Amino acid sequence: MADSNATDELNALASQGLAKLQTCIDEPSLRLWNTEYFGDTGSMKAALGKIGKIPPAERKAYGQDANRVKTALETAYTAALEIAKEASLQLSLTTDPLDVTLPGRPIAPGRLHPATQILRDIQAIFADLGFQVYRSREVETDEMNFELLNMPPHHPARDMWDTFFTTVPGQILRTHTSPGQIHLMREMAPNPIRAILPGMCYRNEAISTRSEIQFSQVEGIVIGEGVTMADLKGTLTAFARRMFGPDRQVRIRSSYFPFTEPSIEVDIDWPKEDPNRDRLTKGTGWLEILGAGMVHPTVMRNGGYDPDKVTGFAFGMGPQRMLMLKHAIDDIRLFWQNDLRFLRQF
Ligand code: FA5
Repeated sequence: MADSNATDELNALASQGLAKLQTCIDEPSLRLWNTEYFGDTGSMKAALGKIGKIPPAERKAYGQDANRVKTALETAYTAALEIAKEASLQLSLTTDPLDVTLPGRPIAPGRLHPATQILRDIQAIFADLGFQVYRSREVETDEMNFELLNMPPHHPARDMWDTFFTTVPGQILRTHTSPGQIHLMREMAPNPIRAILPGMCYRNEAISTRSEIQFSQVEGIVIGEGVTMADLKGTLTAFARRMFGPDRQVRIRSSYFPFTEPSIEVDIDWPKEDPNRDRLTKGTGWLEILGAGMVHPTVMRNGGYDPDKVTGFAFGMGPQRMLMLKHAIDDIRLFWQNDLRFLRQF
């Protein structure tokens, strides 16, 4: 047993604490009580802090007594707090009763964003044509985005893609989905490939009605023995007919990309009845939806294939541009503005 004075003090602390706890009628007053006894400057804390000052012979007994009091107060507090919480819940149910006969509040059904819808449509069409889906990273190396696609540093064609650089040297936001071609080829070589690679791209260019700084692309790549330009044209025409209907016209123009040779671009005619046709198509009546071509032998080698044994084609299309065409939407910026009046139309 500890020194009688110190023990008396502990006993008094316990009985006063418990008595005071009885007078706390709700949660806030209980929390105040807790601070008074167990806060940094609380009485129980002070009693425990005294242990060091008790003569060594009595220290152990004092410590045991102090812990007993502490446990008793804590247990009583926890129980009182539970009761107070339950009581306040009961009170809120009686003062603010629920009318269970009222009809429920309707939950607005969610829907897919038009950009997701068209991606799914594109994937479904290519799935029917036997293409697999492959995902590739959005933060890329300069090497993948440019060099291995036949654009060494200072190659003038790099100007076609205004780039967002990161603070890490050599790491950029991909400007197109084409670096995915290299990743996929390196994974698959020397086996044949028939895949699409959907994903976000980023370009540091002026935002306009037709161009965003962030947009999605769907890359396509086919590699195998005897793949020809006729296969590319056939695939893209079949795709355009499925996507836009048999009446829409498809125009194929020759073009230039460092990673394909020869290269083409594909346009679709803009609906003639739309009064915005001239403005959106710069007076031509056509809107470009994709770039494509036969995989360049250098790119083929960089991907681990022998260009003397296999050939291939690749394409990169813009789903947001296609959405504009499908629904005669005159401003690409609407897709990322999250205006529900616009999104609910799809
Ligand atoms: C490319 O990005 C090439 N990588 C495409 C390619 C792949 C060619 C494989 C050959 C082989 P381009 O910059 O033209 O090409 O972009 C391709 C498509 O992405 C465009 O036709 C357009 O539909 C879409 N696109 C391009 N820039 C934007 C933009 N700022 N906003 C929205 N869509 C865009």
